[in-house]
Amino acid sequence: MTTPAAPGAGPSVDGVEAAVYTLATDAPEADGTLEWDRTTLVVVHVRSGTTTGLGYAYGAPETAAYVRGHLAPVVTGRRALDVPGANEAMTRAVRNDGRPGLVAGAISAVDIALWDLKARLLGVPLTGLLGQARTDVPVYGSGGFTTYDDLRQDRQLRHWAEERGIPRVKIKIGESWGGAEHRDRERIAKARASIGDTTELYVDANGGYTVKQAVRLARFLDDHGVTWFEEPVSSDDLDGLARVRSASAVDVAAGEYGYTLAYFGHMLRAGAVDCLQADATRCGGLTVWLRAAALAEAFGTQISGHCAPHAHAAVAAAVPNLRHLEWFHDHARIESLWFDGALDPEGGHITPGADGAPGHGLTFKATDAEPHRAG
Ligand code: SMN
Ligand code: MG
Repeated sequence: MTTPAAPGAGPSVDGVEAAVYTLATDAPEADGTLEWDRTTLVVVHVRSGTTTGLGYAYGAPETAAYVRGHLAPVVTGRRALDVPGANEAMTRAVRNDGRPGLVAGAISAVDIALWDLKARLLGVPLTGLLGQARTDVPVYGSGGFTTYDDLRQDRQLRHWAEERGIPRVKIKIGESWGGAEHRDRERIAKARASIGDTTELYVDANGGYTVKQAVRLARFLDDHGVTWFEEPVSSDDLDGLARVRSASAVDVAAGEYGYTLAYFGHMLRAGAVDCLQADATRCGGLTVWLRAAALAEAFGTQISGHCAPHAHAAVAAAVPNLRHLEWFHDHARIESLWFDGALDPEGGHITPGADGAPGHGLTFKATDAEPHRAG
């Protein structure tokens, strides 16, 4: 499928570049099942003539090497306006390398860059190219790491809810693989006290609990007005997610490890979620995220964009069944530091494309990021 551009077929993809940047977190961070102290951003630029598109993913530094060595040769020379065609060519080319994981991240970053390139070649905002079901895209503040002490959690949640007017926030629970449930309960109660009764409170256990533990905790969550229970049990256990879901009043959400459209189909068919999450920087870019949204819509289910908020802004505006985007602390921080054109979540929503800038309206500030170059 590495069809070179035919004469008269419009602009071609002339080059693909990838680079890696790593930024230390502003405090040690952990959730129920992982801890980390840095975030790695893989930046992809695709070029057609003098026009450049920007894409990115968060993940292993090796993602950039995969883009350079395996995807650049597939995409270079193709018609720049045929993004689904390039996506399919990449998908077919990686068959023997194993798509889930960093390969999917690499495809995603290139796909996002190609959509940006296409919109820029056409001189329109990405929202204009994809269409818009809404102008305002709701976001929720996401952080509340298990490593935070009470003061830090309180400050972060009040910053979002009171200072920025964001009416939804999420904290991490399931500490130590569900082994610190007492502290989880205390932190949930404190989070509710910090934000008052009118802000929505969400929790994410990152698969740390057992099914029965999650069902018991769900009663406590309901008592504290928590409306979103993310990955109460492992996302590998679709039946377990479905059991928690049917036994709880609180919405169950999952999908952040979806690397293929088929994965979302399995999740929806299993009745595992009240709201599907999909991450455009993992699932196959904007091309597959839009298909995941349509799949969710067919199941009467909403979709929420996982992390990397600026990568999702335009597709989030495009689909009718959007619930919200995750304004994830680490990624919002990196994107406002290193992207010109970063959006403002004031009032709890962003308005992608409102300034009429072509593409997704972002420019990577390479000079600012250069001290953090890691490959
Ligand atoms: C998450 C995102 C990024 C890093 C670690 C964990 C997550 C979430 O599960 O949904 O925010
Ligand atoms: Mg999560």
